[in-house]
Amino acid sequence: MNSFHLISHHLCPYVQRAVIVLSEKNIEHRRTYIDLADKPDWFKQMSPLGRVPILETETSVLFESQVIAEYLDETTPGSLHPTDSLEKARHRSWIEFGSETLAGIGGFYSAKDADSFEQKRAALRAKFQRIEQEVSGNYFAGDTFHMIDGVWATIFRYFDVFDQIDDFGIMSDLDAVQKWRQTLAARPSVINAPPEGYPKRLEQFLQKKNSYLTSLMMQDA
Ligand SMILES: N[C@@H](CCC(=O)N[C@@H](CS)C(=O)NCC(=O)O)C(=O)O
Repeated sequence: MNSFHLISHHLCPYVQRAVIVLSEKNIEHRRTYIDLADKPDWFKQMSPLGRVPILETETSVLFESQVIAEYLDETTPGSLHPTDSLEKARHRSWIEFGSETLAGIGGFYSAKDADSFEQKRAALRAKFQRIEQEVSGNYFAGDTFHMIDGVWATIFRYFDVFDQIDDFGIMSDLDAVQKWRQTLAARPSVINAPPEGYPKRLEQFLQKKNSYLTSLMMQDA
């Protein structure tokens, strides 16, 4: 009987952040996917902020993906963080930057008109230009997979679908970022983090957004 229960949503990158740690560290668990548009009462009771992921343990309920990821990492052998405290803190800083980048992605796909879309696109590009300066190998830091890599893998995944719509010039010319993205795309924990049918679900989600990006998708159709 698994003692860890991850409350999840099919498209949520923060859920994937936790799933990648569970997978990298071979931690048994079960998952329940919920509909965020129709939250079950038990979930409303359980989740103080009304958000996924939630990790239910035998004795506790944890919320916030990074808290969950850190707990899972600390309580299992080895660590997905660097051992050096300063380097670990630096990785955590760029994990926070990753969360901000996810917010930027939300702004990008939700922008209602061409002007705000261009603003969001440029702001997103600036994020990737900035992290380009920090990447120092096939992964974020050399040839070793760290927790930060799992976080950024969930960011890159959006672009597998965005790239089908157009080349938005966000990172195509950023060599270190591109190499990093490719390395992560081949990692089993990354490949298997979202549930079956993820790209189609994301497309359907974007098509229903009624945003500027939706209009570009319709032109292509
Ligand atoms: N800071 C949170 C963010 C989690 C988050 O934003 N989850 C979204 C789904 S990706 C959510 O549950 N939103 C609630 C809603 O849509 O009502 C974390 O890291 O866990």
